[in-house]
This record gives sequence, structure tokens and C-alpha cells, in this order.
Amino acid sequence: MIEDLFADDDSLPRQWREELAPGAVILRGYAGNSAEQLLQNIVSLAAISPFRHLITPGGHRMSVGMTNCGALGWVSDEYGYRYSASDPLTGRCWPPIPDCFRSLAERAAEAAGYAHFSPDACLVNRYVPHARLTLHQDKNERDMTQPIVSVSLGLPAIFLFGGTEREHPCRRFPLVQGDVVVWGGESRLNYHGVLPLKDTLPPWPIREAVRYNLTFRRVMPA
Ligand code: MD3
Ligand code: FE
Repeated sequence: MIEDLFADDDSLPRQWREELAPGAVILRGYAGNSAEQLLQNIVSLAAISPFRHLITPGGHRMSVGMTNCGALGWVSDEYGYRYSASDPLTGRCWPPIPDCFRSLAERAAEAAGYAHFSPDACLVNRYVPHARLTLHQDKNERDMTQPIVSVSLGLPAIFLFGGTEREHPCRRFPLVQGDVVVWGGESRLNYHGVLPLKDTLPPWPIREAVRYNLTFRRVMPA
């Protein structure tokens, strides 16, 4: 049937791979079909554990709003950066990772060559125009054999990808809604950040000028 050639199968992600470095791959558009469901779940999560601006150990208020889901959540305060089983704002555990988040992250990891990825933490970042994430390493996870999977929604951003030392030069990669990045292997400890967000029109189904980024992590060895 000719119709089958044009069949719109929402279960098949449309993707384009870009290798950034050994162990790091962008799956362009991998989450494009999931944007609406992901957004609904972000709104539900934030009703339980709201977005907040964490304070760094150096006393700076982060411009990115953050919340978490999963057994563990990433937090920062005057004592340092760490993972916590409870939300310091509510005193309760973080909401569970929604099934659609988990299945997306696990399928993306598998597609990038990391079988059996099972995240126990998902940090949800919320950027408004001008918010940024300065160059940093993600090294609070105890299990460094597992990748980090990131999913972009809403406004586009420019991602900075550096080397294993802060002084190493950075490459810039634009990330748009639906892009999924899997970071593992040799690039797991590379410096990275996000340039100040530009104030542009958000793509459907986002209704305000925001970018969300989900990062799925395995903190505790299985
Ligand atoms: C490269 N978030 O939450 S995701 C973070 O867009 C974080 O919100 C950014 O960096 C964001 O820690 C970038 C991409 C990412 C995440 C983890 C990495 C890139 C990474 C770990 C190692 C190397
Ligand atoms: Fe990071």
C-alpha cells in the first residue's frame, strides 16, 4: 500500500546522529514526538517539587531553576553539591521518574550504545532568557561507568563542550527541542555549560519563553 510509505508512526523517532567525541553522541530530534507528554509531566512534577534557584557553595544564586525526580535529586547549598533522597524545600522524597521519561532515556542510551542504563536521578533544569550554566564537570555521581542522558525542550540553547581541564577550548553546539544527548565513556568528565539563553519564540507545545533540560543520571552503582 502506498499509504504505508507515508505512514506517520509516532513510535519511530526521527533522528540524526552526530558524534561529538568518543562516547558522546547527539540524537537530533529523538524526543521530538514526545514533547507534549514530557511537558505535561514536568508541570505535574513541579506541582510536587517546585522549581527553585539553588545557592552555590560560593554563595551565588543559580540563574537556572531546578527540580528533580527519582530516588535521588541533585542539590546545592552553602555546604556543597550533592545528591539527596529528600527535597530540602518540602522535606519529602522527590516524585518518581515518570514512565515516559524513563523509557525515553533508556531507549536513547541504548541507541547510543549504552545497554542497561537505568537512571536513579533526573535533574530538571528550567532556563528563562539570559539564564546560563557556567562551565562545570558533573562528578557527584558515584557510578561513573554510566552515561548521562540529556533531553532539550522549548527554546534553543548553545551548549559548550570543553575538555578535561577548565582551560581547554570549547566547541559550541546548538540544541533545539527534541534533541537528546548521550554523554559517556571518555567524555563523561568533560567540562560543559550553556550560554545565556536568547529571548526567542518558543516552539509548540511550549507556551512561554523557557527552555527545559532533563538530565538522567545513574548515581549509585547498581
Ligand atoms: C557533558 N545541563 O544539568 S545537558 C547539568 O542543558 C547540565 O541544562 C546542561 O550540564 C543543560 O549538569 C547540559 C548536557 C550534558 C549533561 C551532562 C554532561 C552534557 C554533559 C556530563 C558530562 C559531559
Ligand atoms: Fe552538567
